[in-house]
Amino acid sequence: MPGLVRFGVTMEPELLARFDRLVARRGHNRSEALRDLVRGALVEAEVEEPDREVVGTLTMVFDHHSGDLAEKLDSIQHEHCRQIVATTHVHLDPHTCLEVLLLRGPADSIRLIADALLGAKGVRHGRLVLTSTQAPP
Ligand code: NI
Repeated sequence: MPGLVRFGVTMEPELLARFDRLVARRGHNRSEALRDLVRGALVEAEVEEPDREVVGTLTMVFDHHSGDLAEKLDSIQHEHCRQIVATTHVHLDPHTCLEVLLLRGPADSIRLIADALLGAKGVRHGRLVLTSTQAPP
């Protein structure tokens, strides 16, 4: 195929069998699946660079009755309003809130904001997912 380079890969038969099951589940072929894995690894390496411009989502679950948590989370978010592009707040039950933030900025500053929010007392669970603003080909 034009624009593509063919190369050989060797691996243990059991590893290949498991890979093929994953490939089949996703409706891919081996080449498509390998390209996705390579892209994923490149994005992961990119977002490790501190100054790299990244986009991310931060998911948090917290109890809004826990002390002054809701106020604290709000003031942290206002401090970083330039990096926080959007927020969604869902009231899960009378006490529990789910918040998803969309962030954009240098990787290290996005991580600091996430650490400040997730480290606030009363945040039960959360996760930051970063990705590159420029997807590899
Ligand atoms: Ni709520």
